[in-house]
Amino acid sequence: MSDEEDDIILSELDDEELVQQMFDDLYDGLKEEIEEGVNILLERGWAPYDILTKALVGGMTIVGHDFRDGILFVPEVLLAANAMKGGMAILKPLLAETGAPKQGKMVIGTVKGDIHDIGKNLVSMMMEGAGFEVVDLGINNPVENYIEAIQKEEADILGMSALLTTTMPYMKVVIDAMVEQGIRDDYVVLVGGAPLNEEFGKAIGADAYCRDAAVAVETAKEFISRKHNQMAAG
Ligand code: B12
Repeated sequence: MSDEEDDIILSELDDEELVQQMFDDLYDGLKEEIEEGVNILLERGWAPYDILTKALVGGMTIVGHDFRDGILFVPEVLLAANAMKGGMAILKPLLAETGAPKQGKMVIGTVKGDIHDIGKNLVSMMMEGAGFEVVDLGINNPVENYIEAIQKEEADILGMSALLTTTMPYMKVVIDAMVEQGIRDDYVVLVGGAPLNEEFGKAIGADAYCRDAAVAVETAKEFISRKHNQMAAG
């Protein structure tokens, strides 16, 4: 890093320059700088959700492109992920502070063979912010983990995340096991992750595919209110 770059004072940048700088800092895996950037944007009155999507997810998208193109490798991407998590940790309590009315309960986890958890964590945070209780099973979950948890927690929603084309078919394994046990229709199943799409969601028998955390919240709310209406009608 050159002296010139060392001298950048984040608080002196305007919003647009700061977000650009945060893209660079995320790319370089600079956790402290990301945390500082998040705090500055908060002080400037940015909504936590905008910081999350515009600065952090925006930065991670660039990392994703260069990872795909072989410019970045796993160690660097891990550092970027770590920096992103630092920023997310600051935003988490703020997103949960909305005082939204209690909506329902979601069990969420990344599927077996897959250790990507940033997107899942983001969905958890946003769901909590919207008033859902979230039980997070973490990464690398075999079918038993999901089934045990949804029953024990009496969840309304099961959320599964997969970021690899090799792990996404495992979602069907979980849904098929639910069908076999006669419990599939007791839960709303939402699936997500970069390589998925709506068609895949339908094909495996999920209730919905959600492309991002905001859509996940909207979709979950819709299903829960439908469920309440059905209960009221029945
Ligand atoms: C960060 C990252 C890593 C980090 C993960 C760190 C962590 N703690 O998560 C590390 C370095 C560990 C990693 C490892 C690997 N990775 Co990786 N990784 C990424 C990267 C760059 C970003 C993913 C991310 O966090 N995105 C940001 C979040 C916010 O977005 P998101 O995950 O998509 O989540 C959003 C939505 O999808 C949705 N969503 C997600 N989950 C859920 C769940 C529910 C229920 C709902 C409703 C919605 C939802 O909402 C989220 C928020 O808006 C992607 C690139 C990409 N294009 O996705 C590659 C990528 C996923 N990785 C890839 C690969 C190949 C690997 C490795 C196999 C590399 C290797 N050779 O070792 C390993 C696999 C390890 C394993 N077994 O899982 C490939 C997958 C290719 C493929 N077609 O399968 C990608 C696409 C990169 C690429 N183009 O080559 N990776």
